[in-house]
Amino acid sequence: MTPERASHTEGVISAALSIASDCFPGVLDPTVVRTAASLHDATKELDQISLCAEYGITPDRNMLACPSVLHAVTGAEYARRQGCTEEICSAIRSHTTGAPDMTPLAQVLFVADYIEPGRKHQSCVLLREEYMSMRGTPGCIDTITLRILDATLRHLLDRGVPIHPDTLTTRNFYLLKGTSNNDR
Ligand code: DGI
Ligand code: FE
Ligand code: FE
Repeated sequence: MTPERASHTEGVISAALSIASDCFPGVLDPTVVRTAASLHDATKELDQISLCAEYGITPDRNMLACPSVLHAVTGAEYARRQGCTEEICSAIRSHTTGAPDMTPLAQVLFVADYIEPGRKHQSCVLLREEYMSMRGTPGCIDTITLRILDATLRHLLDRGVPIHPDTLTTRNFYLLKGTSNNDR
């Protein structure tokens, strides 16, 4: 792992532990949170196509169109081979796109990956501040999840790259979860 990836991983571990105790007090085992965060980008620096072949994963057309998402799928399989629970593997699998109705662990990892203290991108800084200002309030994890998805979608649109359907489905899920009006 490069020093940059190691330091990002340390940032995700500490952010995830804080978010877990802010938003799901007494629900998540800190050891489980730490394991998921430690492994979430374990395969990020490897060649994804070779790794898929080694793991017997056949990427579908959406995955091939969005290669940045593949490390989440191979990372989940890596964790499975390391003996991690399904809860951890599935949280790793959804850490890049999110997933509708994430488990507490998956949602903590998804948010921590974006707002960990080492991220310097303007939108990460702004969302980190926004999270800090509302931490502990009811629904704050869903609000920040939606904001991250919106920022990610804007970023992908600006770059003109394909949007993975899971990113869009997740955004719609948290948008509708936060409003009673289904067609705002
Ligand atoms: O692995 P990290 O850099 O820590 O963060 P990540 O797992 O969230 O990956 C971020 C990258 O994934 C970033 O380059 C944007 C990309 N990404 C996220 N959602 C999508 C996506 N790329 C495409 N093409 N489509 C998506 O829906
Ligand atoms: Fe990642
Ligand atoms: Fe990451």
